[in-house]
Amino acid sequence: MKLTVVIPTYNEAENVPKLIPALRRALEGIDYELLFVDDDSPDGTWRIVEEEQRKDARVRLLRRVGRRGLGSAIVEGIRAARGEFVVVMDADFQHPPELVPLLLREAERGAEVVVASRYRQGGGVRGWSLARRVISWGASLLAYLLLGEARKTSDPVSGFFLVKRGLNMEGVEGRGYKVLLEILAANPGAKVAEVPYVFSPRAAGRSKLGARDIADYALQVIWLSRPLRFALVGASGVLVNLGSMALLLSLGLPVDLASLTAIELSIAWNFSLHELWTFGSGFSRGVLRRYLGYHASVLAGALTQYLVMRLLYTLLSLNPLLGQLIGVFAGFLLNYALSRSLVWR
Ligand SMILES: Nc1nc2c(ncn2[C@@H]2O[C@H](COP(=O)(O)OP(=O)(O)OP(=O)(O)O)[C@@H](O)[C@H]2O)c(=O)[nH]1
Ligand SMILES: [Mg+2]
Repeated sequence: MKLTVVIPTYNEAENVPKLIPALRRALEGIDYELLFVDDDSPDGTWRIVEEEQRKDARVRLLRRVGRRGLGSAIVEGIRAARGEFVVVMDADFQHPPELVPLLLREAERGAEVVVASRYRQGGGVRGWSLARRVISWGASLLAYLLLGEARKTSDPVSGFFLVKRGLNMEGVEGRGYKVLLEILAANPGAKVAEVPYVFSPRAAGRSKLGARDIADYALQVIWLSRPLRFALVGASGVLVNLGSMALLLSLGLPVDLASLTAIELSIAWNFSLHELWTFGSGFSRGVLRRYLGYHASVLAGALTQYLVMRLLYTLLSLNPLLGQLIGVFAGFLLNYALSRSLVWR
């Protein structure tokens, strides 16, 4: 089968009866299936899909009972897809059905991910309030700043996209509702293409996007961003450092010994978390070499921190605490760059 169209639905009973014929028209001549992933919609959307399924074997229903979430619905749909290519789209006509064959065409030319983009020449949004524009723009900016993979597309938060089956889906869980970002992060080498489109107002029914989704999104980006994971681990290391030093001092250890032991403990702590979480190499081969290399990068980072503070203090008479803070930042950047390029590569 050439194509699976995954359509997550929640209370879309008004839209689905129109969407199916529209997709049928758009996909004439293509071997496809329409896979609806419905979270047991109270308005009976799943019942409508079930009826259609009886008449047309190309319509499939995945009804999830007792679970909700746009992201996880999309991921489950992609995993259950039988097509060589999988398009994900909304049910409310904000994503024009006529665009699906254009996404497919780009994929057949060799792209592994094809993004329907609102921010490409020829694309746009209709009928959005200023607030909604600002939120969407802020979401894209956040992704751009924090995730290198997001920079491969002009619309990294698009909910309308195609993926080739066989892409790496490991770790793609649909935690936030922007599954495209997770897929891009899990496939840094993927070839990405774009097709512009105009996002129109919802045809019928009500929006399910809320403040909770926006917060989830921010968490998702943080989770996916390696520099931020690195920084969070570093911050936890400061606590380990100070905590163990206090403990050792209370046990009567001399100051120098307590300090050095605490430093080494925090380095070991950070290193372990970087292995398991930030870089995910999980103590695989070469762990000893990486452990030593990490010491070198930490040392270089600490030295940078001190030099930056000292320079700012001597040359500009900057408040030493402020200098130290800027130094921490500079040291962090160097530490991250060295760790990434030399230790975990
Ligand atoms: N299965 C499932 N689908 C969902 C869920 N939440 C939203 N959807 C569907 O996902 C698609 C996008 O949701 P929308 O509410 O349209 O979100 P949006 O497009 O960002 O917001 P609007 O512009 O107001 O429409 C629609 O087809 C919804 O029916 C959910 O929890 N589970
Ligand atoms: Mg919508």
